[in-house]
Amino acid sequence: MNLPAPEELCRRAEEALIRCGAEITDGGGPLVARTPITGTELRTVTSSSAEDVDRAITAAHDAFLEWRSVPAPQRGAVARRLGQLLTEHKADLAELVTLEAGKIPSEAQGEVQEMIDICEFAVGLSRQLYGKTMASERPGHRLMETWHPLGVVGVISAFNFPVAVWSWNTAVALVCGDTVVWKPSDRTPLTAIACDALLARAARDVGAPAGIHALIQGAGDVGERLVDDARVALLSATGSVRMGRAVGPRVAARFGKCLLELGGNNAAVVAPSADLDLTVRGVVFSAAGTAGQRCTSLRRLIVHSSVADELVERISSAYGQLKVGNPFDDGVLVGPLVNRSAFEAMQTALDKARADGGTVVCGGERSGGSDSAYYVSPALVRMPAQTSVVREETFAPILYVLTYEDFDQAIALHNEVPQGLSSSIFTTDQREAERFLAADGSDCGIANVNIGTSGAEIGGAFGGEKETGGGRESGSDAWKAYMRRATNTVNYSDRLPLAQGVEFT
Ligand code: UN1
Repeated sequence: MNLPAPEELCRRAEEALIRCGAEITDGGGPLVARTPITGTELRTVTSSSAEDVDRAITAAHDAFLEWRSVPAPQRGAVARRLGQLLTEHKADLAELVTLEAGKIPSEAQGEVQEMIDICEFAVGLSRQLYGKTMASERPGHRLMETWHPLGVVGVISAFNFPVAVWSWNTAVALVCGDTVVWKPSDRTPLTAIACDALLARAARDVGAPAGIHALIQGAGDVGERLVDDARVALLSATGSVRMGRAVGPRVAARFGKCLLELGGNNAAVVAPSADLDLTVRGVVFSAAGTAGQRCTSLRRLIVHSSVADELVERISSAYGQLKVGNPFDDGVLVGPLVNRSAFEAMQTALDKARADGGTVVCGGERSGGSDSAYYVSPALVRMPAQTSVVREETFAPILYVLTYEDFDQAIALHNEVPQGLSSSIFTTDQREAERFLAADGSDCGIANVNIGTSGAEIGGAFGGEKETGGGRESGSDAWKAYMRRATNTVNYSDRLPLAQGVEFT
């Protein structure tokens, strides 16, 4: 595998940053932006000090006091302008996503497209922050609810979707009248700088207060300041279950609101009637795409025993055709793992699977690269049972295959993991498909039919149950998490009837 020269990658990063209007003074550290393509340094970035974080939250809080009174349709102008700038700079941002997260350009562009889509959604939403009017039980009274801006929203995002997840939160929060302080992953500081510059320009262009958005950079300790600050009304955090377990109780202890989007252990059930051509394509994209580093990546296949051998054979041969390598190279579909610890976690999981009686059908080994870059071929592993390693999320391209005999057993296996993000069924049997989507079917926040588990559109609410954390972001009515609800009773009569028929005279 031919890897590009590290200087060439530094130059590409710098040029993309400049085109996005970012300030590119060398931070002097201690944060180091690296590229998983070569494992080398792109540039250094300044970490935010405790004072920087405090200043950012103060500015966001001050801006909130102004922003909350701007009519929502006017707030929509920021999202509209941001969407335009993202469209103009789609290639630049995608370039940075490829450099920092290692995604192939098509997936990196797809991620930026999610940003553009959510901006459009947010513009429409800015005229649709509807409250209900309920029938009052009292004559001459009106009972209704109003949605108001919530406050400062803290966003903590992960390396694998360094821009889309930020935009789902930010575009929606801003039209809801909130302001945002963002702590991106310390593995993707440059994409964050570019996004922040574009949003600052959007705010300037439409005359919105500069303080509606602030970027803070650094490791977990910087995020912790956001978690513990009582002025942060909602903390929206994407990452591991371990991170969520630490963050959730701390925010709850100060009665803040939390929106958690944590790990998944996503499965697809493949029924005997499945269209196998379509199934193989759906499975390969979801399991091997993004080198298995989506929270929606397909990690478990629950296949009817009558089609298991054929399906495994076909997936294995499709895996054999997948080009793994430098994501910038033509035809490459699987880029690098983010770092060494991701590679080690993958190897540990494969060892455990073998010890549990699993058979690695193909993949799992390092496939070229350099000492500091970790390229692996996606692994396909047949398991005799859903052992503990299968119930864990390993953030790497490992697809475990289990078999089932009857449909109830498939659903039981499907739900018998601690996570509950995404799921799918491949079947042409309508009864099975409907059952999978029903109350006693998949227990996940996302349940699909005849598509894979990854690659959701922004129009739906995104998130999952159980250890996935329960939060919902992006489309549908996920906006409600970013606002506070007030119930209003208005008496327009000259009498004062009490509710529940209470007499007090
Ligand atoms: C994530 O991996 O954190 O559904 C988000 C998908 C993408 C978003 C993934 N639209 O795969």
